[in-house]
Amino acid sequence: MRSKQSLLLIIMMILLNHHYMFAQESAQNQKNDNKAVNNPCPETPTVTYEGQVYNTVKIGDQCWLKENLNVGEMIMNTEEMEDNGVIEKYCYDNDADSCAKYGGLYQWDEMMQYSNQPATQGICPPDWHIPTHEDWVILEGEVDNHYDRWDEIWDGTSINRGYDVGYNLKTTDGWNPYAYGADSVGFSGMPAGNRNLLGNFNSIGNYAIWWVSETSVDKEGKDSEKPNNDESALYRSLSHQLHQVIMQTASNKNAFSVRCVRNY
Ligand SMILES: [Ca+2]
Repeated sequence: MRSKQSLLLIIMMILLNHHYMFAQESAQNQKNDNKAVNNPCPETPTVTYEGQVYNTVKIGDQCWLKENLNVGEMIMNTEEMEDNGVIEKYCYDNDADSCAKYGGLYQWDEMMQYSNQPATQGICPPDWHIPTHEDWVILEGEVDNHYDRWDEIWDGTSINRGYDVGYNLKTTDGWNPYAYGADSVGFSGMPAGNRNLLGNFNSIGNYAIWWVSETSVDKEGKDSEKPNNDESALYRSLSHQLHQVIMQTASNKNAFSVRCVRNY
């Protein structure tokens, strides 16, 4: 009886050890990244711009603002933004407190300051620019736990991207219940919602939506000196229903959040 128990114990130990080794191996088969977690960019931990201080976050080789831009003069949702030499912003529900918490919402042309040049400074601080599709691809590959930067999955134009990149970019609170993220790298994406082309505010708590400085994936860099004659532009979004990142186009009269990335 005693030896039977010993034998059982030895078998269990072997099984446990095997399980442990298997777990180790799986972990190694995952991306072998050395992610810096929630560190400010060493050269520029903060950026002061138009009277407001923004934190920065280093993610891989990129340096991002940790907060959405909140620059410009607030206009009402019933007004359209104009090429008038003044940066204008919408605040959710026309409430300045929303801008303080979530940043402003901007129509695409206003954000670009009426340029059609990908990676233009637009309304970003000097030495920073409006992210391009490629900037997002780099971020997505860095942050996703399953697909790395060079995975061909990022070349695709499918709407839902990656495995858990969206989950890793979302804040750990502020999202509608049970939709919180992990905020794994300090990007701290908040569900700021939007002002749609009819002028209505919606989706706060459910969606984070950022414009990209291109009108579509295919048109990168083309016609860049001309004004944007397209009526739509590219965006990236995080959803309360998904762990992925959404890539889509929308009417450039929608107003979305703006996150800046530092020039390389
Ligand atoms: Ca303006």
